[in-house]
Amino acid sequence: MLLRSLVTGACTLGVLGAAAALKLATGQVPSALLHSDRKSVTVAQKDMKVELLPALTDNYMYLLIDEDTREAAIVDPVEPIKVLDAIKKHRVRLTTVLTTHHHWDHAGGNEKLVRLLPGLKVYGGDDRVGALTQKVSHSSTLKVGSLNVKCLFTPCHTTGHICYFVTKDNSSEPPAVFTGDTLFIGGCGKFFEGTPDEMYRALIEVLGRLPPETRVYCGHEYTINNLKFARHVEPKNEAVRRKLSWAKETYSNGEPTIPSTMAEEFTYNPFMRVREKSVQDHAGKTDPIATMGSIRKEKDSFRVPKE
Ligand SMILES: N[C@@H](CCC(=O)N[C@@H](CS)C(=O)NCC(=O)O)C(=O)O
Ligand SMILES: *[C@@H]1O[C@H](CO)[C@@H](O)[C@H](O)[C@H]1NC(C)=O
Ligand SMILES: [Zn+2]
Ligand SMILES: [Zn+2]
Repeated sequence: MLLRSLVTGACTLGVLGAAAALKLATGQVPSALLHSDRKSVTVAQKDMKVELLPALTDNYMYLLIDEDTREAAIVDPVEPIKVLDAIKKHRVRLTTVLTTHHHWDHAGGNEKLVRLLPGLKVYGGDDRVGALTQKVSHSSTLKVGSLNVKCLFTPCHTTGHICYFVTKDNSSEPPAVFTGDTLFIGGCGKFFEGTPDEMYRALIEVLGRLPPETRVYCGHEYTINNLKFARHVEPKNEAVRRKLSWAKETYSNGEPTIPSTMAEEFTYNPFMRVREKSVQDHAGKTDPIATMGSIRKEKDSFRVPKE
């Protein structure tokens, strides 16, 4: 399909360089790519609110709102005009850009957003991130109003990839993590600049140790395709089949399949399950990291079945 293959180039372009990408992201995205039928949805908690803003064909931007102070951050604002609309709608003060990684479909809107709203603090873990003002590393912390944001260094998809873990002191509500192209619902990012060992560390030892109830907000709507691969890896896993049938239903209503939780990911995501015998057997390996490498390689050329 033409649209899909155009967008498949997104990450590849990002790898080639942010400059070419910026042009694409800010001016030259064919309007047919900007699906208007994907709904934006708000996950409202008393303390923190997250608005999911669909962007490009299958990306998500996230507006993170501190309800106490009405201060907000935006994660990966590739379509700045949509961000301005959202901050007007919610009447919040946007102070912060959280960039997961330098690929244009995530960071390609930074320069334009900063021109529109001068003074924004732009966080990221990679010098290739456009308009970067605050370079962060593992365990760097920052505030968005009263919310605490902890930066988690998760290199592999790119060498400077950062996930952002958000908590609120004394809150009874679950935390959130913005995982960019490291962890997807039911899948993970391609290993463009890293190794199976690094993805193991990122998924199992860093993200996997967050509280199980943590809400997972990822960079793309890839859930259905990921779960079809998961079903191929573990045909007997009922959690995979349940989540896939839910995801098809949800997606067909134009609704996002995001967020999930960390606990859920351990039940159906094969890349989170590389310590399980069923996944290792599929890969023909006995070691979790070798299994990680093997199933990632297999997914790179996996032909997603129509049904
Ligand atoms: N398979 C992707 C192709 C696009 C792609 O390569 N996306 C990058 C992120 S921009 C990736 O890491 N994808 C993970 C994967 O294909 O498993 C899709 O479903 O559209
Ligand atoms: C959280 O609760 C603890 C113990 O009740 C208290 O000492 C602390 O000041 C509270 N923190 C905030 C930010 O309200
Ligand atoms: Zn990427
Ligand atoms: Zn991406």
